[in-house]
Amino acid sequence: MTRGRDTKPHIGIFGRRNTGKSSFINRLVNQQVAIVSEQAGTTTDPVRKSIEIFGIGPAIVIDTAGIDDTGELGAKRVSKTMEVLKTVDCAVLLLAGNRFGEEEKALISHFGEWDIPFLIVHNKEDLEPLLPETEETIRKQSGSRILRFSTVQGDYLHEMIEALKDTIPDTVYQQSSLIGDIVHKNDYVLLITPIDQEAPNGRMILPQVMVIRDVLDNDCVNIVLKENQVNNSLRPRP
Ligand SMILES: Nc1nc2c(ncn2[C@@H]2O[C@H](COP(=O)(O)OP(=O)(O)OP(=O)(O)O)[C@@H](O)[C@H]2O)c(=O)[nH]1
Ligand SMILES: [Mg+2]
Repeated sequence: MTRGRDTKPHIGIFGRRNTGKSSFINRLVNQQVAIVSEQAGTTTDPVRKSIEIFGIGPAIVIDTAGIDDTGELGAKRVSKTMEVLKTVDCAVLLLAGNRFGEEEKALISHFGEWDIPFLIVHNKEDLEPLLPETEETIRKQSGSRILRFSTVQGDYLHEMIEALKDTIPDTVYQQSSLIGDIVHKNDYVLLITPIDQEAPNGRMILPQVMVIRDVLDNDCVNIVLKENQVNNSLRPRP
């Protein structure tokens, strides 16, 4: 996906109403970041959250309205959900209660059109486990991996994180390197950073921190200098 030089993977969460999409996001981060309720149609517009997933790192997760919403308003919500497809690097399709039908098939074919890698997750395993026949149907339709999950109990999180990691395309991270195309492993990188009146007190500004981090991520060595130290520091010692 082309989203400029954004460094975080964008993960879209899709599925019918009430399958637990918002709960899934909360479980991933172990915090109540998305609104959950037993009322179908709680999430009405795509909601983007900047989150930190343990084991993955920073990510943007996009909670969406259910793809089975009905009525005039429902159709508008569904079309907003579809627009999200253009912005994601990978997707999670959430099911529950062994319901896999036209809505899911349509989503899967959209994933294909947009070349979006995806995972299928059968949520609410605590209420109704995935049946072998559903699993078989899904496998035939999508060829995709299917994971079992519950946001309320069981030990599903570790496997989910690993599967998500495998699903996020490597290119997301490759795009993100600021200096990756001009340095080599073990290079020394000299960063000249003005610390003037406009510099914030006691800390670096974000672009400086990002470059320092990027140098480390490229297995290089940072040398950080103020501009007025350049001449003195680089002159050979007598
Ligand atoms: N038992 C059980 N309940 C769950 C699970 N996941 C979610 N729920 C419940 O299912 C209901 C719907 O959860 P939400 O996370 O709001 O579902 P959603 O898909 O975001 O729903 P919409 O925003 O309406 O599309 C809530 O009452 C949740 O507490 C689960 O794994 N097991
Ligand atoms: Mg929701």
